[in-house]
Amino acid sequence: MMRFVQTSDWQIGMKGGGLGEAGPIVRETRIESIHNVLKTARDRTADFVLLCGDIFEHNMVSQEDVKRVIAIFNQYPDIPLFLLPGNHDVLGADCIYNRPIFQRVEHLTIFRTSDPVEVGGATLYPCLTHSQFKMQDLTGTIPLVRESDGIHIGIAHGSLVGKFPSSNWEDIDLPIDPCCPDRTGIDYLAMGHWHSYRAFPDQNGTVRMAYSGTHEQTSFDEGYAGQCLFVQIDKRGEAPRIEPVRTGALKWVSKEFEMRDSSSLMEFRDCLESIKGADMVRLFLRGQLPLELKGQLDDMLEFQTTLHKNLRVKSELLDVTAPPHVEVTFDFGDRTLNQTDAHLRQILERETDPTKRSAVLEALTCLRRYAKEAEA
Ligand SMILES: [Mn+2]
Repeated sequence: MMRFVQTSDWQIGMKGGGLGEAGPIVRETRIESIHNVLKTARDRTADFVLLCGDIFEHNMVSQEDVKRVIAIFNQYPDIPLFLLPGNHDVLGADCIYNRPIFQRVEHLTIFRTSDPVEVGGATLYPCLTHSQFKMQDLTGTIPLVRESDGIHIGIAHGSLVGKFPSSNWEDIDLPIDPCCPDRTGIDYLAMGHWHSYRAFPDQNGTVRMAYSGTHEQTSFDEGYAGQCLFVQIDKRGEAPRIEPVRTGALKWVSKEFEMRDSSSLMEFRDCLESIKGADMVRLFLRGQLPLELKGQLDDMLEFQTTLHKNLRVKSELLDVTAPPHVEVTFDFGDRTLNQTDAHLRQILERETDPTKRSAVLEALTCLRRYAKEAEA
């Protein structure tokens, strides 16, 4: 019987450029969540952990980040770690794993060739690539083992050919033959490269190929991310039992909300209530909001920033509408103020961009309010 944890795509050292203010939170959490992976292995007395590629974002990651990861490895000295370089941390002269510090971690084995490695009653078949753009099946190095005893486990970092459920997944580079277990007779192929958890049953419904996905979700668009896999293979040929285990600390929520009228803010309150507990929030606001309610909305959103680790509001499609009174002329009893008012109304007539319109409207409303207050 073999029990192991499968993980991949930690991408430690990633900049998270598109994440803005959320970048540092995500970077930090990705390191902390490594504990959740290794704790899973320890709590379930796994025989080993398979790190299936892209553990680091690139080969020039700072030594500080490397040391932090190794410091965590050192807290779990009893769990053998087997690491396959991926395409981000690809093998080569400048490979991050050539740094001396990695050679000192006794319970860490870095695969540097495709030679099989024995561990307990199992044989591991790392599918190595030295190129980020390999075009042939990565699992071609796995021998035919149908007649051999023991449990046989392949490890590959690439894309399963013909299994793209969505068009925006990475294009086929580093191809993996979906018939690999069938062709070679291995019990299981552990895969990395895709950030979502995906398991692929064969014709009999047996899953012998799976992606764990990344241990910590990186963006709003990644589904089924933030997990590792606990895999148990009772004996040679038997169906592996695969259990996704949550390791991600951050909860990501993306919401859309359409404003219609003055009652919309009440409904918006319910919408905000429904995302309670989310860490990373993206709100798309659309529709129309009367200008006089804009201040209330801003107040609600400002408070909301204190409830989440990160809140991003996309309001480009929200049209802040003018109250009827700004459409008519107004006499300030002052030539300059009258001209300013007329000028702002002129801009308003021409302007179509909702963000600019709302700025002009605000200016117009303020001008009139101050004039009235001055009168009073
Ligand atoms: Mn990759």
